[in-house]
Amino acid sequence: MAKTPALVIAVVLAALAACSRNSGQTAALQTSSPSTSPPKGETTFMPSPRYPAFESGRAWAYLTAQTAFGPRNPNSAGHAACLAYIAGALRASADDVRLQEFTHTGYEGQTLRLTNVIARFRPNDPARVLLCAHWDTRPRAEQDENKARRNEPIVGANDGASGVAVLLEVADLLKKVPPAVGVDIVLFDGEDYGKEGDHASYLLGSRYFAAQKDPSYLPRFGILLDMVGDAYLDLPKEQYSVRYAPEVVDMVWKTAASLGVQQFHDEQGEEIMDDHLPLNEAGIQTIDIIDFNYPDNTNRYWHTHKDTPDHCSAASLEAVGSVIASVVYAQVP
Ligand code: 1BN
Ligand code: ZN
Repeated sequence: MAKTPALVIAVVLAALAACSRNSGQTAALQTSSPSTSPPKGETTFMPSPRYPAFESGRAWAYLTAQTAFGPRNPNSAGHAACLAYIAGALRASADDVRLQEFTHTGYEGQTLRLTNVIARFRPNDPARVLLCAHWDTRPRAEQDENKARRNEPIVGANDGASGVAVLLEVADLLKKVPPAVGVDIVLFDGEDYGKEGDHASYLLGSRYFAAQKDPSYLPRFGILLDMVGDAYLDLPKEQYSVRYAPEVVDMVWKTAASLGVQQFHDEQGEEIMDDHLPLNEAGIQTIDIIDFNYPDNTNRYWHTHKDTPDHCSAASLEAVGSVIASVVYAQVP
């Protein structure tokens, strides 16, 4: 039987790789490099590395597992239970997990016990990327239509659980197929503690992380996920991200376009104060992938008791997760 030319094998393998990445099915865990070199004079190309598909069902289970703990505002029972849950999930996937504990004095003079969860893959690799989200939820629902319930903590399905859910599923992928560079997944506490207008009491975990970090810790880029679970997901380019990290915005939105993920729009959104700001100020070019219009321009579930799983979707988690996975696995040493 005639031998199949190496170039043909490479083309077939690359097509299969592209197909499996976009199909929503779990890809077989294998690499796709041709075993022989193509004949002299023929074009060579490197197929994209294979990686397992982002599974929306598992990501959705990570979202509902968090909301099942109830509100996860600092010092609440749900906060303690959820911390144990996400740390346990990451210990099952990452090479190393650390809990970065710190305190903050709350509005009633109480000591808030706060914890950033830091999970590392390939912890000794100097070439690294940073993925992050906040895991705490807001202690009050000041935007709720029901004034009597504005002092009650929210469930935070979108604002809290969604970014964590995507990153826990990405962590599972990284366990199955290790990345070619180091990856840090950092889940910040205390992002949403502050009262409206009191900016100093927001972003507590990211400020602490940025202040404590070793000056030599400078990942290639950071990507923050916040409010990525909205069932009507629309992702414009957040303005601080465009200002601080335009190349990272470009890379991520181009990756989305190449995958046909249409929730990422090539337009500028609002300026959002979020956990990417302390990181950028500390020299880590970090973008915020955020849909602040939840669910749209005419309705507002943000910081209300309507921020529940029924207003989120597994498809939205998959849209974002598939882009993040592609960006991470495209990194070369
Ligand atoms: C994002 C989600 N943020 C809070 N929950 C940050 C923020 C704080 C955005 C104040 C706008 C105003
Ligand atoms: Zn919030």
